Amino acid sequence: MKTRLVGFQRIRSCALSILLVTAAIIGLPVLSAGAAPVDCLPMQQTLVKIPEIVTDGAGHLRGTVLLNDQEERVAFRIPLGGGNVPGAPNTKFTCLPQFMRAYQVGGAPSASGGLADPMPGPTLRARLGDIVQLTFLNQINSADFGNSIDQDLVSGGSGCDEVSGVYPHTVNQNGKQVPVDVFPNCFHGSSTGNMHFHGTHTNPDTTGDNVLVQVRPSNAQQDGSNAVTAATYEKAFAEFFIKCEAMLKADPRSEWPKRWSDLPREFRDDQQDRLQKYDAKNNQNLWGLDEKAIKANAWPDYYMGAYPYCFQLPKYMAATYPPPGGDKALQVGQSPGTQWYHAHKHGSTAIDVSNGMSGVFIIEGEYDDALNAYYNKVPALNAYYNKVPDWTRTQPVMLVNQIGGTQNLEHPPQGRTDKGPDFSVNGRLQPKIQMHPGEVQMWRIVNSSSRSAMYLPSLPEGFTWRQLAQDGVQFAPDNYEKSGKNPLNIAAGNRVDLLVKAPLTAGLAQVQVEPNVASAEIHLVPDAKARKWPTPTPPPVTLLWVDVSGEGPEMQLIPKEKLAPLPPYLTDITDREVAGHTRTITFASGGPNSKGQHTINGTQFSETDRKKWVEVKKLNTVEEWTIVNNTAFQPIDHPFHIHINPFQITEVFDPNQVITPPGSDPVYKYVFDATVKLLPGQCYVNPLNKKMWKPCDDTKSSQRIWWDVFPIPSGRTAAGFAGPDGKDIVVGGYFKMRTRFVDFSGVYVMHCHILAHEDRGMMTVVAVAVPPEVLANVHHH
Ligand SMILES: [Cu+2]
Repeated sequence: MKTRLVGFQRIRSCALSILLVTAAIIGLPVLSAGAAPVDCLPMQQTLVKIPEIVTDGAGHLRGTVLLNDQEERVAFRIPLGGGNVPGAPNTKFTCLPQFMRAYQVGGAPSASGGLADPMPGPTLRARLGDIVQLTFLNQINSADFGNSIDQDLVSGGSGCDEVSGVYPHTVNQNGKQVPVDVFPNCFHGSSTGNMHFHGTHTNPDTTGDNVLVQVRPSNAQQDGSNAVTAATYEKAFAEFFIKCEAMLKADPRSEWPKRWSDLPREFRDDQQDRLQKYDAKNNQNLWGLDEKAIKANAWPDYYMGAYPYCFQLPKYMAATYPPPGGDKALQVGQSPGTQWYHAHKHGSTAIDVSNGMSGVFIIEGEYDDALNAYYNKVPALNAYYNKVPDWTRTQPVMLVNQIGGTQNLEHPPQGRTDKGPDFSVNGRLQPKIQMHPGEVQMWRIVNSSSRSAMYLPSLPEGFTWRQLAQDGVQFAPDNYEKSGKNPLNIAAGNRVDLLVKAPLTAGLAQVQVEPNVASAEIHLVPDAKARKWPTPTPPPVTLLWVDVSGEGPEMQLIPKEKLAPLPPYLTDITDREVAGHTRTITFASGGPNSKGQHTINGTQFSETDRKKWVEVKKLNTVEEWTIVNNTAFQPIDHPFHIHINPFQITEVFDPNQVITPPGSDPVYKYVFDATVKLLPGQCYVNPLNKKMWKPCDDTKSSQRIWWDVFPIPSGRTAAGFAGPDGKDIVVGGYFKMRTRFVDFSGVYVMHCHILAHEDRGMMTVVAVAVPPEVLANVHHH
């Protein structure tokens, strides 16, 4: 039997592998002695503290991030009688050993014996203004993951991961194999590594937040004694980091290094040698592609075993906004706050992040200083914490993930238990946080899930809370004060910093969230039954427990006056700044198994077709974009994400919005039928008149929130209203956003943060102020 299986457990014996595959497919526990499930960790484990790489306090974040793989104890959900609905009361879990890719602290001793438990990558804790100097090592053993790209191109495969009869082909009604996905917009390359520093305002190219870099693994199994280790480039990287620091300190906008020749010769020569050997052995042409880029003064993409990340977290200096001119003046600074990092190799972002390749990236600044000044000065608190100098450093950091070992599409459609909507926090299901009655904690929450949003209706009874920041950007003090009443929807990629006060009485509380990929899943839409979707509304799942017990001083939520003031570059983007620079970007997904299922502006990601890229010609341009979502086969609010600069939302139109007028059942807010009598709050939208496709309430906001991920409201089919093509019209949902393309020019990306969509094509390149002759030569393959 020829089953080419990717991203799954290392195959020890054929019989065992088939058993494991079958188990994953049909969602049953493996009962064979050979593949015995292991004991799961009980729920309500104390929240794990993630290891940290911390700023040296002298302007650097230095360390080694090791990408490795290991056998882990992974929990799979088993449906028992209640269907495969996450959160169903009778849900049980089984745990199996599973090879998983993981970011680790380089040089740290690995767990001795037994199975490791999933653990996020190290928390990076930097200070605003720091130069990030990270050595990235990739030592994944690709043999642990079947036929991924490293071997697949060799054997003349499609370039895509292949699971016989399942992916990338599917079998149609006539029993014929038809392609679903075509390279490069398919799952592939899962042992290639890199790091995306999500939420950084920095150099998008070269050794900055460059997601087009592809580092192939080097390890002892593959390269013997010549494997790349931490020692291989220790000297070369140290030399490079010194030079890089000098250049970036002299000019925060310099985007140094610029050329291949800026890297140390020792590293360049050795990389060329390794790539050439790799190409010869594997019948590939990675060095050829690098060489072509180098000759065109573009940055090469392919590396073996190691990469030096060097970039600045630029601190905004001017006291006025906009700052006076000058080449070196930053228009905007890096916002201090809760950022994160994750795998971003196109084709394997979903599987890599599901495996656990994500981590928190905290950037400290005045935002923290203000909180510390307030909470450090509470005398009783000082005694309680034994004079903790930096209160914010003692607070819970929570990285949420939907952990899984195999892509959903690489299972047959039924019984998907893997990568389920149960959320782990710091690698554990339903951990427990300890608070004393009346204690205030700061919760930094990152939703690093590759798929689901978490809808948080409220915290448990007795808890009070305020939101301090969204997506690593602090709230204006007034927004902080107004928060704490409305539900939160934390989409894949979003971060929230919450200030949470425990009730004054002891007890065990449960924080529950509703997993979703569309607002229509949270609030069951009125015609859901007719459309048979979604049925039923997913029940809530428990994210974590809070054990309120013990004794300690009652604390207060910080008054808004004591928060760090809003930096000038975070003021609202005005109409005048936009100056008519507008454009429309359209996301759409076709139905399951349709060709080219996930698109932006009607096209899938292409590294080569520059006409399909979004070009912003001049640096320091402000634009207003309407981001449309025409997906309607089922509601999916694709979470829009763009690198390098955050944005503000000015308008949202959700055609699926549901309201409950007094004395009525829930109804659609927007009514497509002109003959229907409108209830209070409802509005008529004529599907035949596109000008009417907009919100009917004029909600002008000020002190707008900054985001770097925002779910685009799904489209809604207007049944009975045919368009020119004879098909029912889809009334697209949208939001309008404003952003400043400032400080850093270059080539970066925007994409859907449902990462399986990104891998399968829902991504495009944004080129900001790249001269035509350079643009013609970037990423020339
Ligand atoms: Cu999407």
